[in-house]
Amino acid sequence: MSNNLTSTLTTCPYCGVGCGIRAGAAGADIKGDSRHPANFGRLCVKGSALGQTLSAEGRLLLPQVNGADCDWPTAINAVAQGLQQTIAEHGPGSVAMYLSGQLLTEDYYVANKLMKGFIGSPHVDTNSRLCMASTVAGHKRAFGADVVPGCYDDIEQARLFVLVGANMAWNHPVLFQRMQAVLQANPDAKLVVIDPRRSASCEAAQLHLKLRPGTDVLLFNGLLSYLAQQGKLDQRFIHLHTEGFADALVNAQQQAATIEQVALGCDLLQEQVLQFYRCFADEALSLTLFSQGVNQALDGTDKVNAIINCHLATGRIGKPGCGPFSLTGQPNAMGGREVGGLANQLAAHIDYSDNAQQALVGQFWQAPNLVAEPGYKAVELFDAIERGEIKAVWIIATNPVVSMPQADKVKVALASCPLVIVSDIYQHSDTLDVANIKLPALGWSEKDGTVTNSERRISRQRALRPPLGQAKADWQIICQVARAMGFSQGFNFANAGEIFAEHAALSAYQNNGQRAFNIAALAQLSAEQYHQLAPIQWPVTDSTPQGTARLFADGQFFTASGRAQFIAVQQSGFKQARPQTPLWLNSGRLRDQWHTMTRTGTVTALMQHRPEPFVSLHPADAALYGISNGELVQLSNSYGRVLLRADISDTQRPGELFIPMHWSAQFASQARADVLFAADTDAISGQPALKLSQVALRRFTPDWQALLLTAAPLKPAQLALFSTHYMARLPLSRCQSYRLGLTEALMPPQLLQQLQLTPDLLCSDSQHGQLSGYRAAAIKDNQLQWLLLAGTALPPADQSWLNQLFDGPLSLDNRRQLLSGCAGQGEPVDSSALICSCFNVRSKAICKAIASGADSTAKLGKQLSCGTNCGSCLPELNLLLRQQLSLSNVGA
Ligand SMILES: Nc1nc2c(c(=O)[nH]1)N[C@H]1C(S)=C(S)[C@@H](COP(=O)(O)OP(=O)(O)OC[C@H]3O[C@@H](n4cnc5c(=O)[nH]c(N)nc54)[C@H](O)[C@@H]3O)O[C@H]1N2
Ligand SMILES: Nc1nc2c(c(=O)[nH]1)N[C@H]1C(S)=C(S)[C@@H](COP(=O)(O)OP(=O)(O)OC[C@H]3O[C@@H](n4cnc5c(=O)[nH]c(N)nc54)[C@H](O)[C@@H]3O)O[C@H]1N2
Ligand code: SF4
Ligand SMILES: [Mo]
Repeated sequence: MSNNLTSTLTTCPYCGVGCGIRAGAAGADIKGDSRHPANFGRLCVKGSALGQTLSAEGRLLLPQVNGADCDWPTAINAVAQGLQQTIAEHGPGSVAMYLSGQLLTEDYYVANKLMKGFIGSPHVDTNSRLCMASTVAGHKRAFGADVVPGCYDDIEQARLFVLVGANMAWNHPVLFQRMQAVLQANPDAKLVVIDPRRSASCEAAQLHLKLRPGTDVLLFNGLLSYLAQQGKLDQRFIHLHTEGFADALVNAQQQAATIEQVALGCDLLQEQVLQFYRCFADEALSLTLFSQGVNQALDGTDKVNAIINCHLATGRIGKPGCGPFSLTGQPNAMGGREVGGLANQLAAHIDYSDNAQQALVGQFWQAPNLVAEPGYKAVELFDAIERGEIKAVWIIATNPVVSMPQADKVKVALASCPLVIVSDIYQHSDTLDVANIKLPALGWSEKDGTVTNSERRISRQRALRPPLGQAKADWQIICQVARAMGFSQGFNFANAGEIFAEHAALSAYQNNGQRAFNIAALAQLSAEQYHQLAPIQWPVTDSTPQGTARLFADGQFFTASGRAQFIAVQQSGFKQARPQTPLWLNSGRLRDQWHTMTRTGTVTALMQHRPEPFVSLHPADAALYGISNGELVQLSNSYGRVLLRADISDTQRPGELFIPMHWSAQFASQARADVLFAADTDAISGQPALKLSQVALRRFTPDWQALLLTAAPLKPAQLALFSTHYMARLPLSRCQSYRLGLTEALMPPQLLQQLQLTPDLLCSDSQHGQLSGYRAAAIKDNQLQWLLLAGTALPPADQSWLNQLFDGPLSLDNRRQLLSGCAGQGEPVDSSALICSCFNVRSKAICKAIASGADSTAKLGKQLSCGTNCGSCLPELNLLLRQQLSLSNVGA
């Protein structure tokens, strides 16, 4: 499937849509693969910008042990001996691995095999615990196996889309575009969004249920009871293919007998609830797509089953155009579940609960130390590190110091852990910064293997470029460590293809149809066939060699009885917020960033959409707390605190805040969302509730605001100065920009002194004998080194112009103008919000075009090009159109 002379086919490394990519030589000219069944040529803004993430800058190029660069044999020995010594002294249960849905299936397979079969520690978990664990548990309860029943083609066939706790416009943009095409082509097709905040996805929706957070179970219990009341059940399906219906219905009716009860509990209008229920009752072609607003909750598993119950009750499963559809997050969230990367699974969809099945894995691996019991789930695993019970941990392709709840505690736990090994592609991340051993891994454009997307489709990622520095594939590093630990059998793979073949063979091993995950027909692929492997959906068996689009078409499930299970799920009670922390905090994703920003944060264009960490709050709360838009605020609770810029917006419900999950210590002094989330988890799935926390809010009024631009990034020791102040870094093309909010303890002159920056140009203002403005710069060999513009309010600055000044020798004019912060001639540069990242079009220009008659996205596209490349900004263009056109109507 690749043509060496012209292009290579591969898969996007970001979200679970799993878009196919066609890339030119050495990763140039990245385009959507028009023949890939996930995206048919489309790519969103992150996928389109992949070419800009391939630089060697900041990459980890050599292994490091205790801060010193070394060669691979030294690093592999250090890891192997460190683990062996820990095991010798404290037993195998004292070592753990924490993996990631961004690993390739082949990497994941060998990691799981090494730990659970050879080292003999069950403590292998993955960031999928923070992501998909509730869905896995919900699927298992209902279907007897962790299976997504449908496929993307169902989007084209469906006529009602119910989006629950998923902002698909930003987080699964290409699927969102497929859905929007259906909505546009079929005037009676509908989208209902169920989300406590008005997300970008609502722009395409006919109905938005802005429900009270955490009340989804009640809403879907209400739907079940409404369906029964209206005679909309599929009695035949219920009778032939399910169990537990009567109990589930009685339970639903007890809690949600009337629309009124539901509306009250969910804090919605009765008409809205009824409108949703009618849509669902009347449209058999209904697809319910859900993600983290469902999974990341104390009752996440129950939410999943509440949704599935409604699909079982209407027989809307296993058929084209309908079904419950879990949108997976990471590119290989599915692959990790297939190999057994979660601590409560063994391997290949084999659980610990079945001794006979478990023994099969031992036989197949010829494992000397097969584990018998499930290991610690992510939160438990980091608790065990904190207690000192786990003494060595190997973290691969994830950044828990940023992404785990109670992130400050996780950081302290890792700092106290005797051996922390981190495999990553960069030199610095909040987690790498507490590692004893750093191992350089191959990045997306260099590695080779497979990933599985949301519709169970296995696609190849193929290398586009040679390895950078000494970096190695994650599977190679793991296999070398295994062999160095004396496991000479079982880890002698020559390439990723050999691992895939073994993984496929295990899926088929004595699998007589009782295990859903079966790719028997791929176990005999030759190296060439693996290289050429075209995207295919599992199960792939001798009877389904072309793969399987939908499961359960025959009404047969993987439970002991072969029937799907209704689960009677209870809506948990609503807690009152504590007076000290009166506001509810929600968190999630932004359009142009990926998780902890290690990759997307290096792309200047992607940083422009939302350049600073922020908190969205309702105008009523802003008034209550006396906060103006753009001011700095502090959020805090007993776990931690953050400093962010206020973004006042009626997207929020009053009393509820939203913050992005992305910012790390590499980008801001205090903006890691997860320092504010408790490590409380869903009792069934172990998934933390990352969508609901309680916080206090107050203004943060710095004595000084400043913009510091530097040619070279500040060093970690310099950045440490800002630990109690506000700092947000924005990488620009020619310099680094630091926005600062400083308290009296760090006045500008002291700041420069402590940063050891000596000015060549200096100008200061005073008012009433007090320093009120301070501007300074350093120039070496006529090149601008750094520039500081500080005042009691942020002095005006034209960042684009200043950024240019770092490029090449300074002209005399520019040298004179420098400290004023602005060129002082021509039109001021537009610094309004960036809407279209592909063509760098900002909201001011768009509003101007709308005012002069561009009244559709098509006209805007023609005039400004915005929205004409990847289309990720179309929902925001629609919002601006709606807002501006209604403004002009009001004016008229
Ligand atoms: N741009 C971008 N795309 C991504 C990612 C990324 O980092 N950036 N990450 C990928 C990954 S790993 C994942 S898991 C997915 C996640 O994809 P999503 O689940 O779409 O992402 P989130 O923004 O975390 O959360 C979705 C929504 O849940 C809502 N929500 C909060 N509480 C509730 C509730 O009680 N009920 C309901 N119904 N909704 C609620 C939030 O307001 C939010 O709008 O995105 C993937 N795609
Ligand atoms: N508050 C809050 N917290 C959340 C969430 C939320 O919605 N709210 N969402 C949760 C969810 S769903 C998820 S999935 C997690 C994501 O959180 P993380 O997994 O911690 O985030 P990433 O930034 O994706 O971390 C991936 C790391 O792997 C590195 N890397 C990239 N490619 C490779 C590779 O090929 N090999 C190796 N070895 N390393 C590589 C990257 O540089 C980066 O350091 O966050 C969770 N945390
Ligand atoms: S939707 Fe965007 S991020 Fe997701 S796989 Fe496709 S191109 Fe990549
Ligand atoms: Mo995720």
